[in-house]
Amino acid sequence: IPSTQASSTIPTTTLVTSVTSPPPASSASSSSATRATSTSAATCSALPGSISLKANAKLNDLFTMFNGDKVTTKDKFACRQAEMSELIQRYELGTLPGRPATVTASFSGNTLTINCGDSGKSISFTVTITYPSSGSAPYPAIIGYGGGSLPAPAGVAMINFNNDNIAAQVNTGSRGQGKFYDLYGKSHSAGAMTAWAWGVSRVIDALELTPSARIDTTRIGVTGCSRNGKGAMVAGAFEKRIVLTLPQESGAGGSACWRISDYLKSQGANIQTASEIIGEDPWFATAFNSYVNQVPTLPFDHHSLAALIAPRGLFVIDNNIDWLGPQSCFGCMTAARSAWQALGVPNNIGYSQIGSHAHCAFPSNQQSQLTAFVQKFLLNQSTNTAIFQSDFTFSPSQWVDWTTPTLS
Ligand code: MCU
Repeated sequence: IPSTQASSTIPTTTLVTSVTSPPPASSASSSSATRATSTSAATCSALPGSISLKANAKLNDLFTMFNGDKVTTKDKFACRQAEMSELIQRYELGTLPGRPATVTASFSGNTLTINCGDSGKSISFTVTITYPSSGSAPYPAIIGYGGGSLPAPAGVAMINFNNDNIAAQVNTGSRGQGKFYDLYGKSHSAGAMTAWAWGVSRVIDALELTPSARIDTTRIGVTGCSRNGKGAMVAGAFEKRIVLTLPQESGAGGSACWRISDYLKSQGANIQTASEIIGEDPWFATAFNSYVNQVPTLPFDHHSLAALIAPRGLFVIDNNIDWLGPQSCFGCMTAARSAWQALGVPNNIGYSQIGSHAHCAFPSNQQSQLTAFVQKFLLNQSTNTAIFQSDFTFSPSQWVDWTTPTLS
């Protein structure tokens, strides 16, 4: 099987590749290794380099800029998204580098090899592609962390992304281990989830460089379950070339909000919280450790992370396992939905919590919902994605003290 070679010398557009203390003020565009934004960074106000955080028990307002300006237009919301991305990187996930100086790719026997080089260092990693038996090339594709835990949809290629190889997640001793850190250094601020998102972006770079891989890079989804579901949500948030994000049973660090989970824990729930999760794996930046016992001071929550995906497709798949905080997840994603509502596409986000099955065992009674999202976003069909269901309740008055505008 012939292999093809392609290369690119497009320089990185990232302004920040490491966090110093205090973190540098960077352009609003630094967080998105992407192009699909209609707003140029120049029109967005920069965050101050040093911020004094104020406690807020409620979920943060998605439609007020850090400087107090109200978001009334879609362009301004793009600025708010860039600002929230920057804040999330500073205080929780670490800095996302952009495209490295060199990215080259080769393809042989369904294996795509991605080579990245920057500042005299280089790494190489592979993903494997499983092609569908129906449909026609170039195919849409879903990048699955650890292969993912969803059934492969008809007509869609599945790309097996070994995220553990990019950043390890065995225990807290895994910090700084993996190919990302071989390239950027063991002390890089990026937690594992940011490192994985960077890896996903490089996979898409490589696919763009490699037409012989027969993947349509305008129709890319991402998925993962549990810890890898957290990662899938972060990838969808940071990489705008992803048109459908499918986090499955992601729990704390994914579709759950830190504030709601802390509250439910205070009410006696057996639920994972920020202060608990940092003792498990290096999914977050070490900077987050300073905030896990003062969650109300965080200038965002995970509704903000999810809102970075709007107006692109997001279908959140959840179970009813206490530890994963399904009530927190439902509330958090209900608050996030405001972003899609404000942008006039409320059904580009779906939420489905169906329990009574093993962790990461996708149940057949969620299949038609998943299919609706896949067909709409990856197969360009017109389907009904008005899906927002849970066994749990959410009280907006307890958590939301802002209103959802209609953005012009
Ligand atoms: C839901 O994701 C995690 C959870 O955060 C951990 O506390 C638990 O140990 O493992 C879950 C998971 O990744 O399961 C595969």
